[in-house]
Amino acid sequence: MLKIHFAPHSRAGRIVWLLEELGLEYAVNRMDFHPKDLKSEEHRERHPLGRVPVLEDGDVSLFESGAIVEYVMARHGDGGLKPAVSAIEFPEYLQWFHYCEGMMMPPMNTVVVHTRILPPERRDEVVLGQAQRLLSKAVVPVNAALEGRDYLIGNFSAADIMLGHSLYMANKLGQVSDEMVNVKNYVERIAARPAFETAINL
Ligand SMILES: N[C@@H](CCC(=O)N[C@@H](CS)C(=O)NCC(=O)O)C(=O)O
Repeated sequence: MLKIHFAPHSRAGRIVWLLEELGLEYAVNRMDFHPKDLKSEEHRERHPLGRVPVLEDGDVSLFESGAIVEYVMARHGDGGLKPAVSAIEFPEYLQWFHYCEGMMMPPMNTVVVHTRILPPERRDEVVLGQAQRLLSKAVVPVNAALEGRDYLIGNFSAADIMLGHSLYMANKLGQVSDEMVNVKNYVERIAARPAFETAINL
């Protein structure tokens, strides 16, 4: 059976969300989002940097959320949640799928580090401000793409699992301005999906 190594409020939520959307059975190793679990020798054997998510599938052990999403869809997804290579939506699907870790998450990581993870005396307002500006800019094209659409490429896809999860988190962190109306509505739409609710409340 598939096994997901998980910590709450992390990218591991993407994988649980995906597994729920696909109706797959899975087991969860729920760890605390804390060095005592993530940096343990046991977990470092699964992920050299002591991070989540990690997926196990028989002899396969895999990290990187985007790679895990692709892997699960390819080996267990039965063609769901991804447009065909020949479909008109396919290039856009790839673009938003990768925009998540490529453009949204780098500034978001910095925002999280300088608002929550570092002790107050080590937080840097200049670095934080720079990351917040970058993150705000990264949201603008997504807001434009969502004009007249419920999901990023029209129908719900794995690109929404990647980027939608990040936008939900960015919104929770207060980093999505009220002007980004399409993104605000999108985040609500995503949060109402039963599979997402299961993942976010795990
Ligand atoms: N690009 C990786 C990022 C993995 C990552 O940084 N995960 C975070 C949680 S969202 C983590 O485990 N952080 C723990 C730490 O930095 O100690 C992915 O998409 O899986």
